[in-house]
Amino acid sequence: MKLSPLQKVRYQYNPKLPGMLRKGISEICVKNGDATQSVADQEKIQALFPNTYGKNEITFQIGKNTAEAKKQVVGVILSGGQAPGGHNVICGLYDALKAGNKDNVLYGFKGGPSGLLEDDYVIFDDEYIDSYRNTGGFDIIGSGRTKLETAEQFAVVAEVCKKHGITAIVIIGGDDSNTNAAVLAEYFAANGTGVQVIGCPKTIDGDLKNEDIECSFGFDTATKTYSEIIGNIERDANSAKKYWHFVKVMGRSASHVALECALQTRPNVCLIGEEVAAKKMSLAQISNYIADSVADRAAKGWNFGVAIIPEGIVEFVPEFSVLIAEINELLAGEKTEQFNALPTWKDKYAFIEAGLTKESMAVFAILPESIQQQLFLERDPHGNVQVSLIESEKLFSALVKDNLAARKAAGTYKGKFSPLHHFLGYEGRCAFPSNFDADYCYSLGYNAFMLIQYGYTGYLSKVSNLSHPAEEWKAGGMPITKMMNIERRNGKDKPVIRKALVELDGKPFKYFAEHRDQWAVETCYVYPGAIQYFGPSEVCDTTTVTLALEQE
Ligand code: FBP
Repeated sequence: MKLSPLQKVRYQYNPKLPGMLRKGISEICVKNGDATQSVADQEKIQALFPNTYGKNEITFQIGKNTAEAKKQVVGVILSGGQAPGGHNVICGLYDALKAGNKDNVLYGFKGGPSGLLEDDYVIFDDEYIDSYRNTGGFDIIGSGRTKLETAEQFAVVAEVCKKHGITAIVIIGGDDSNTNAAVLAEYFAANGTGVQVIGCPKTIDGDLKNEDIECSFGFDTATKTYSEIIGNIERDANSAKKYWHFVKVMGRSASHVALECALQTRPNVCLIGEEVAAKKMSLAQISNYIADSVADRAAKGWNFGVAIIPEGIVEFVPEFSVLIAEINELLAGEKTEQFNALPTWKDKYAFIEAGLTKESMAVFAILPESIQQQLFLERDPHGNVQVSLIESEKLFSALVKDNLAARKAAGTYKGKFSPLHHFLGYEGRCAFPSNFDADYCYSLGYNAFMLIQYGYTGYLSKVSNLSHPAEEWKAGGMPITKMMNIERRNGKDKPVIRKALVELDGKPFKYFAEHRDQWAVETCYVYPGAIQYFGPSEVCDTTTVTLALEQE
């Protein structure tokens, strides 16, 4: 494989570990913290996790290693969407494992959780690992979205572990994957398999976050990558002065990515799904809000601007959620075939009009036809609307256009509105990890091995104090059950890690809310430029604005 000059030099980068892990494996000991309880539904969670519930939080510190000397055979999987730094979790795990005992072995199960079920693996060696150090992507072993959640699957995994003599599994994933890691740990403990399970917090969406996880890995690099591009778009907008750019950014549900990009680049508009839900905003109100910025700027002679739209926005608009639910109902079972058999869009439209309530039909009617068709034509295997496919950047620019046309007719707007559309998602998920993500991920992996060596199971590898220099980071572990509560999923009560949405009384949102009126009318753009890997620490090692504000 031909290597880029950056890749060659990134191989040589030495990720920074927290101070307490720097002296080497033989100088790491455990400091016991308090016993833990789940964040809610304590009795129910305890009953579901009798063997792994209530364990102590722990931190590592410098001191004589007292762990039992035993050969470790560890399996690792990557789960879900790519996030920059995943390779370094594996590199950190491998390095610690080999530093602990050169006979220790690391299996990488391929293609996500299904690799464990299908016993599809590689055994890592130095050469293999060295060719992935500090690189983006999950191509080292691949990833997948198979869920490991049934007793039948766990029994298969137990067999695979027995076959290879595996003593521990590390699951690198988001909230669902770490929930499943806790359930698997409980299964192994209840069945006396002796196999430990450790989780690592991953997702660019930034919604795996709580009082123990300061941020999931990948969020830093992905948001810096998107912010670089948004900054470039802002500069282009400010140079050409003729386009309004509608930029949708990834984040399946929560709006953390959009908010962070707004804090970095100061666009004219940024929608936050959680605020839209809290204020029960309608599509008309949202488009009116954006149109205000367009009109105010046009009045100054500025017919250009930038608006950031979070990927998950439409699900937060109450009237839109009702519409989606009604459409799913309208097409349930055989009715899909009936609908598909209708020859023209006009016939289909009449079918829709007859089936929706008056309120939902009113919402449907204001959507651009391309979005209307998308709602009915692109559905998942269960027949449900695929909300994530909705081109919300085009939806809002079309609604703003209508709004401005009405203002023009009323004589309150005289500008020119030329929208352009962008979707930033996959562009950031496999970027070369920033120094922060390279360091954080390597530390998470190294730390995961320490948890294994000390015999912990059902724990999440925890590295905290992240807005400080790496030397001051704290490494340790937290029982995953501590982060759980009971939620209704697919008609059943399930123990899950609570997804973190943007907090409207949190410092990052408040900062944004205090400044956005000015950003809406004036041109306050900030151009962050590309991620820097070499140079002064204040340029190369900074964290996200979100983390800095949360920890100030
Ligand atoms: P994870 O939650 O698995 O980390 O993935 C998040 C994400 O990147 C979302 O931002 C996006 O909506 C989704 O994955 C896209 O999924 P896919 O890769 O399957 O297209």
